[in-house]
Amino acid sequence: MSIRIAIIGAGIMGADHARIVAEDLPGATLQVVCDAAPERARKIAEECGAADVAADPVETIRRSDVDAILIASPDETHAPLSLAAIEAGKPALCEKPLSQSAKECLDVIDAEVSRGRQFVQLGFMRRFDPAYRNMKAMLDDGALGRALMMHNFHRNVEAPPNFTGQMAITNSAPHEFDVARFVLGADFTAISVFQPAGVDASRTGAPVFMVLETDKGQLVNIEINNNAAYGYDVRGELVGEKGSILLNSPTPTRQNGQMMAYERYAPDWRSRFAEAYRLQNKAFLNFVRTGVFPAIASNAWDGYCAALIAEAGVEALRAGERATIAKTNKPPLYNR
Ligand code: ISE
Repeated sequence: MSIRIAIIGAGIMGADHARIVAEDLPGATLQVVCDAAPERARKIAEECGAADVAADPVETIRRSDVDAILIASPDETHAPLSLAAIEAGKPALCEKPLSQSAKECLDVIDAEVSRGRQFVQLGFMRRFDPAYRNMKAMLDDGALGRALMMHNFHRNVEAPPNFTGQMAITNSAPHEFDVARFVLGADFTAISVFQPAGVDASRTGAPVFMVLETDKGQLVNIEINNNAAYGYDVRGELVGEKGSILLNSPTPTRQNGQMMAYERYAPDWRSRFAEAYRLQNKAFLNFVRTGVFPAIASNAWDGYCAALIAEAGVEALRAGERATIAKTNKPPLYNR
């Protein structure tokens, strides 16, 4: 039987998920597109052949003709709607971040723990990206020895107008917080945050440079530059005791002309991480079918860790001081 999916939120990511469900997810049906703006929901529903549209997210989650939920509404709605999905007993793939408040993530964790199972798969899709997975596999293979440092670059063309100064840390950097934890198999213990001289921290998309320490003694730096202008560019390098692994931007073609070589950048994350999104959503469908949480996907605990690091990062930037990161105990439900 086909799994009937409701997409909550018909913005950039809701539209992208609707397209993936409609075109690239055999065994899934796009049942409902829900958005507070009916015309937005209708447009995507028509483009992707959804059975119905709706405006109320909680009612949509509870519908008897909906088996699973895909939450792609604004950041502040992610945790409340995850809670509604858990209450309805339905698995949810929730876009990142789970919340910008670690406390709110703990509410989601408590709800799952009290039901004795996981419902929320978190959309930190980079864990499914072939390049990051290669990096992890090469590190785990042992040939590089112990990982010492990880450098990360995250550059967007232009920050959206509603992007606040803090969102480099609370909305963009959580991708790196999560994928570095995944690749290194480590947790973060402290964060320091810097900005180039003369930068107005409250300005939309102001660049941020972070240095994090892990519980294995590794150093991880993250540059977030949401106004890099030239293209969407995510790169990195993992440095081990006996060598390093580069994470390149995969570009299938190169243009040659006028004594120059040109490579094209993706305009944003959807095309750069298209394969990661597809594999992530496939893993979610399998989770809905089998009830077995995907081995490499982020869960509510990972969402909590990312939110905690982001909170410490915001505080480190405000105070101009290194901030430590202290987690509560991990419930056994999240042991892998
Ligand atoms: C956005 O919300 C995303 O999730 C993108 O993957 C990221 O590159 C961007 O910086 C975020 O704002």
